[in-house]
Amino acid sequence: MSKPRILVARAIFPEVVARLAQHFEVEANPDDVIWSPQELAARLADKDGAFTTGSQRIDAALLSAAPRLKIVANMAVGYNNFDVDAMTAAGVQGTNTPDVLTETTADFGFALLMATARRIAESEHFLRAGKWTTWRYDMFAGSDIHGSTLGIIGMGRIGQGIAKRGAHGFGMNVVYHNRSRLSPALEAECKARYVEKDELLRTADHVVLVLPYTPASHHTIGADELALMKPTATLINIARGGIVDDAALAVALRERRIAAAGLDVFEGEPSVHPDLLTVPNVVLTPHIASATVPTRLAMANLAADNLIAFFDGRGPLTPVNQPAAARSA
Ligand code: 8YV
Repeated sequence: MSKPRILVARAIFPEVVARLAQHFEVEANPDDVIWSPQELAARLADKDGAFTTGSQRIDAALLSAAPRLKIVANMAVGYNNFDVDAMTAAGVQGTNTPDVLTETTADFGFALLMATARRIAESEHFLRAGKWTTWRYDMFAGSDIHGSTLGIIGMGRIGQGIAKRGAHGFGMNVVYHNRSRLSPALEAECKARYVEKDELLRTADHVVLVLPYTPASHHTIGADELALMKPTATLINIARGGIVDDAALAVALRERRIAAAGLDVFEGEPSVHPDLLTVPNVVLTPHIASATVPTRLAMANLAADNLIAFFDGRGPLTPVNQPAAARSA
């Protein structure tokens, strides 16, 4: 029997491509070319499965151009690149990579929070530019982490990881807002208290966004929400671009309506709103919250494991949908 055909849409660890090649006929992308939607659809026309990395849009148009496609394994916990309804209707399985990146991403959320609140990037640029000539009482004076109020919007696994770091490591008072409340046991474990979104925005010294991107979470933070925040507050986005209105945020930062922001994700990334590039009180990183070698390898292996388990007939390991009827070749 011939092996299922798999497309690997971006360059990934060679050892993971080699693993896939033991099970499948693999078309890889060693030069990491960014294929247009049309080119991706053309390459998927004869494929049974796809390995994606979170930025390839899987929608009804692509699915109808790829009639053999049965599974798309995303190397990401977020899967807003999937039109899940279209995939389910077409009988196409989707999978993601939860859990393996939780602690690494929570570490990064905290790193970005500390870099932002303590003005680490801004002060490093100052030093490198040769501007450090003396001590000043207010030089790069930022805001405290310890003992402050941490507001987390989106209390999934990563949000809970950030809450635990804040409460247990830094003695922070943690409040959160989420679509649903955590169980009392989980609230106690995270030392976190549920509040409405407006109360969180009004009271938090640091607001961290960790919610999934959906049409309902588009511009969760816009001009109105920024206006509720304290002028001394910081805002951290490690969730997805589009959750924050970046143009409104640039205005709030420039006018010091909030103190600072740390952003790992952007609307329309990899391009960044030009106004964010010119305000000093923002720390900008290129979507690297999950980027440690062990975690990226674990994500790639979990995406590969999903493809292997699916075609072995064991079913997907970490599904994001449940198509009623599988697609036939
Ligand atoms: C990925 C992410 O690096 O897992 C996610 O949802 O945002 C990141 O960990 C990115 O999506 C590329 O796969």
